[in-house]
This record gives sequence, C-alpha cells and structure tokens, in this order.
Amino acid sequence: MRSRKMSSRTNFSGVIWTRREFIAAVSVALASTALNGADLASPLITDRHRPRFHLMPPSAWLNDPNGPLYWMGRYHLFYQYSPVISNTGTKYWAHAVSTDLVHWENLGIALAPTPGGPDKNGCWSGSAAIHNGVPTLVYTGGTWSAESERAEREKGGIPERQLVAVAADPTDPYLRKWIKVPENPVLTAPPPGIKAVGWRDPSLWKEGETWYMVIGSGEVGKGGMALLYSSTDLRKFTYQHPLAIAKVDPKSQDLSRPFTWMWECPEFFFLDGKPVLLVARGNRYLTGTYSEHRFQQEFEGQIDYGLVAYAQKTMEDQKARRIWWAWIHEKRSAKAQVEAGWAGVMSLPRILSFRKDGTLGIEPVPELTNLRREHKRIVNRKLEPNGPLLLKEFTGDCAEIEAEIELGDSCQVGVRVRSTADGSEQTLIGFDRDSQTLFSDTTSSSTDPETANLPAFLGTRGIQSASLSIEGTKLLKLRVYIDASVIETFANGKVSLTDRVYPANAASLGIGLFSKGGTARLRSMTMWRLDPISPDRMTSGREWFQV
Ligand code: DQQ
Repeated sequence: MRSRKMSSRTNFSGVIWTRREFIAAVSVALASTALNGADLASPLITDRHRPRFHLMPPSAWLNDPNGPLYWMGRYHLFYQYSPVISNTGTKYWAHAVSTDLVHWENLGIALAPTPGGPDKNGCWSGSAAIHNGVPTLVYTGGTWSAESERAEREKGGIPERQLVAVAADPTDPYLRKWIKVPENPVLTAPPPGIKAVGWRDPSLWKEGETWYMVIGSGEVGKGGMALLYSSTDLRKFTYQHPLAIAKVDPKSQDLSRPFTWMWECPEFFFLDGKPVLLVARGNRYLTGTYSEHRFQQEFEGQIDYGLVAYAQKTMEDQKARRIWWAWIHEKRSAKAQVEAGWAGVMSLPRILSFRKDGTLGIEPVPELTNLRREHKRIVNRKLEPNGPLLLKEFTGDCAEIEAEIELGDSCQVGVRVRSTADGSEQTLIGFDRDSQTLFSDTTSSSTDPETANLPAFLGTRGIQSASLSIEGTKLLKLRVYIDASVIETFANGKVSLTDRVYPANAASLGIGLFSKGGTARLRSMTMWRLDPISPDRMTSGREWFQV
C-alpha cells in the first residue's frame, strides 16, 4: 500500500505512534488523486475551512517549509508541494515571496524532479544560503518511488542524494529561476560506518570562510543523528562526524519501526551566541554546548506543542531575528482532504529568543499586526463558572484575540472560539491550574464524522497541552489567531500550540470566555478582524504550479 510506504519515507520519527498512524490513515486511498487545479478554483475560494491569512499553494498539497532566505528586499520561502493530495506524492519546491513576512505571493515551482536524475522521485527538504553573492539551495533528492522505497530501505539501501541549485539570475529580486549544478549529486551516500535509516534535509551555517552542513539521519539502537559536513564552495562536502546524537532510551523505542530512530529536518544555529539544535520530531529544540564542532545537549524543550505542526525551519533575517515556520497538517480524513482539493498550511512566522531562564521564548512576528483591522475591546469583567457562553461583542473566524486573565480561584480559564450559540460545536483554549498547562480542547470542535469520529483521530483529537508555569503572576496572557480551520495560540511569550478545527456548522463563529471551578477576572480582551492576505484565499497563480 502506498500509504505505508509513504510513512516509511516521510517518517514522522515516531513523535508518538498515534501521529504516524494518523498520517497513514489520512493517506489511505490517495494514490490516484492528481488534481487539476483549474477545476477547483471556485470551490476553494468559497471553502470556509481554507485559511485567509496563512500561506499555502493555490490548491493540492503543502508540507515542509524549505530554504527561507532574504534577498533584495524580499523574504523568499519555499515549501514542499505535491500535485497529489498525499505525503506519498512526488515532491516539488514551491516558492513564495513577501516583503513583510505576512503578505505572500506564490511564484509556483522553483525545483522539479529531473527525469532520470538524482532527484527523479522528489525534491525533498533543504535550506538556502548566499554563497559568493549567489542564492544557493541545498536539498535532498529522492531516487526511489514510493512503491519501491520501503523494500529498498529494508534491504539497507538509501534513496537519498544531496543536491545543490543556484539562482539563475541573482539580480532578479524574485529569484524565479533555479539551476541545478553540474556537480550533482554533491553527496551520494551516508558516511561509511553509519547504518543510516535515512539521510536527508540538509541545513547550512557558516563559520569564518567554511560552510557547515548537517543532514538528518539516525541508526536503529542509537537514535536520531545530525551528521556534520564541511565545505568551502558548496559543491564539495567533506564528512566530519555526528554534530549530535539523540539522547534516547532504547527500551522505549520500537525496533520493528526503524524510522522512529531518524531525526528529520535538523537545524543548527546560534542565538545570542548560544548553540541551538532543532529537530522535526516533536518540534524539539535542544540547547547545550558546542565545542570542536560537536554539540552536547543539556536541555530539551518544545517549540510548538500541537501535533499538527511539524518539520520546523528557521532563518536569521536582515534584522538578526531568528524566524521560525512549520508545516501545519490536516486533522481530517483523507476523503475530506481530497474532496476539499487542498491540504497543508504554512504556520505563521514566529520569532525565537532566549529567555532569562535559558528556555526559548516564542512569539508571532510583530509584522502580523499589519493585518489588524476593526477591533473591539472589553475590560475588567468577573468570569464565573455559570457565565454566558458567548460574548456579544465578538465573533469571527479571521481574527486575532489578545486576552489577559487573572486566575483568581478558578481551576480552568480561557477563551471559547468557533462556537455555535448553544455550544454544540466549540473549541476551548485555556489554562489548567492543576496540571499547569496551556490546552487546546477540540473535543467538541466539529460534529462532522470525517473530523470527529475516526479512530485515527483519537490520538490527536481531543485535548493537547503544553507545560506553562504562571504561578508567579497568576496571569494568563493569550494571543490567539483564528484563521478558518487553523488556530495558533501563544501564551505568556513562552509557549505556542497549533491546532485544526473543522466545524460542520457555518455559524460556529462565536467567541466567549470561560472559567471553571472558581472565579477569575478578565483584565482585558481585544479582538481584531484580520485582513485576508489575498482576495481569493490564495487560490490564484495555479498556472505556475502546473507540473
Ligand atoms: N518531508 C520531506 C523530507 C522530510 C520530511 C519530504 C519531513 O525531506 O524528511 O517531503 O516531513
């Protein structure tokens, strides 16, 4: 079955097994769902689950963010695109540009597989850098089809090759054309002695005149690895040693599932001079020490606690900010995805920073305030357990909410969004005092069985939570972005939690507050209607995506 092979290739690294099973389940029966974007134009424009201020392709499939880059006044962001709504589809690099990190213009396909070439079955994830004034991409090529991949990997083969492409015309601010270099593949196999379960997703940084590159890998029994290479010209790469190896407990790993030993999308950078390693698995970040080009983990944290966020990618922008993106995948059935004609959304850009306690702070980029339009504000209200379900002042599904709530003696407080008047559909975003967690409760978000009742959703549907300590101030500071089916929540500058909801009732637009087990006090709550970033839910430009 293609879906099984997909999960071996894309390998969600066993964030937890329910995740992998979830992805496998939603990919069932998608083998022949190639789409004609033009036919789908109209339904996608009016699809009320399709976001309005998030980046996505005009139709079909998006997964990992790739190669963010700032060049000639524009942010360039690439992403994994497939004309087939499935993670088994052949992957292309799609390309979008923005001057403000918020309004994106899709430019279509930047990298396509070369027939018979080392990326003939997919241009997989990678990174960008400027080398000698030339924007340069490094990425992984897939040489095997989804059909043959699992069998080949089980025999110990590795389908991945590493490739380089350069901007054909660096004077073009849009960088529309990319040329694969004649030296490709620049790396053909993992280093000898490493029994790699996978070898992909290169990421670059520079020290002095030398480029360093990590490639995601892993060995059964050892764990995920970031393999370190060096280069002076981004054509010839020399293997050094593992930059880092995961600290895993082999007893908690399942030897029959080799790909859970893999670190996908590793990314290494310095923030305030301190080394940070990101890995896709669980949106983890690792901090520690870096000496002689070896990273020693001392602390492990999590950037986004939503199981729908994956394959994180960052860049340092021209303002020396570390900007973060991730793929937000769907949380509904394969059938629903195919019927919708699209799947996958790029997260909002966020800024990572070191907090005083050595953990990473995560907040939306300030540029997002450019989207704010009319607003309503309420202040100083008592929140009691029997309070009104909804606030008459607030409604909407293209909005930003900022709320500050004093916990008082409540057990749980927060905001209710995407709610019907009677609460038969509703999503709760709040703080639980006992467990000291921020949570997103989607248990009642939808009555649609394609999102609500499938066994595959039981692992990811329901309540997701993130550790959040606010005992000192007892003040919950929420910032919630609601964009149709996407909800991105930030709390106290410390944690983020992304979730998906697909209310069946078009009237599930109500917004309210809740307090359980005691009385809390709302200091203030402001809601802005946000401006869509395109008039047609990002459905234009399909001609640039013809493959
Ligand atoms: N997706 C890419 C791989 C990467 C995985 C293929 C992570 O390069 O390992 O689309 O989602």
